[in-house]
Amino acid sequence: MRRPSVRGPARLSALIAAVIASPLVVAAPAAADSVVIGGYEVSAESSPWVVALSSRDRFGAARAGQFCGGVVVSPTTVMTAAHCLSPAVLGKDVRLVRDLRVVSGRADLEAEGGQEVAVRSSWIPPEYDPEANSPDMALLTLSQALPASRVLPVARAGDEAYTPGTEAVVYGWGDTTGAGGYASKLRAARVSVLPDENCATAYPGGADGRYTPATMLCAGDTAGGHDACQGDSGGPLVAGGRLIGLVSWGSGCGRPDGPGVYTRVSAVLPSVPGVLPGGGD
Ligand code: 4AZ
Repeated sequence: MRRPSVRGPARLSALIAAVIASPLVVAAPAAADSVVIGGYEVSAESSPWVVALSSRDRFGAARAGQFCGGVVVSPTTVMTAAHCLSPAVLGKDVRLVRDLRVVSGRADLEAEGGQEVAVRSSWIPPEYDPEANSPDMALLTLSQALPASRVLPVARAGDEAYTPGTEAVVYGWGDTTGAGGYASKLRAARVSVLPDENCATAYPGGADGRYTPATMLCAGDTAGGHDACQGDSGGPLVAGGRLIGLVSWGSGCGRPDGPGVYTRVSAVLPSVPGVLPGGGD
């Protein structure tokens, strides 16, 4: 039996419950194949722009306190999902989370290496609607610069990488089983950009949520088995060497009828204050 379909506040509580309960989670095995679902291990060197968001105070010391993913979009800016910074996830206003950190350059969260960088400030688009979870994007300004070599370029509107059928890769330390089996080592899974219709059909509104193509991007594996899952939220979806999406939500993990919903980052960029590299070109 799978975890019930989740979205919005319900999905957030499922995330929180899953994260908080992760060492103790007892759930029936899911049919999922395994990432990130259906994934493979990757190194920090091959994907230097992936970061983990961490708060040990909130989520415990295991796995360096990881609770979401993120992506380096300038040496001092990490992009993540807005819902990762919500009080529902963090237990309080993000500004009060004193030990919120970005872990960079470390694929194995149980190992040393890389950097843990404090977050100086965060920004969520003023139009973010938590109910609709749209647009599910936030920026974190770091207290120290990361090497420029870790920056991933962000796709612009009209980028051909958004064309359905494009092969993309999603990265994260999230659930690899659909049953609360969180990864210590960074994983990636290959998915395809899917037509908006696939997600519009799967998520017409109601219990499974509503897909809004203006701010969301549909991707997955129509056969099932390759997908993001709980704990991957905020992490990057990459195609053609560019950031096209952020893990946002979906119904279950790795289901043929529950494609992954990602933040369409190109659509959100116009509302971002001029902090992104190459912005406005
Ligand atoms: C989550 O709750 C979540 N299968 C992220 C991605 C997906 C489902 C749930 C997509 O963080």
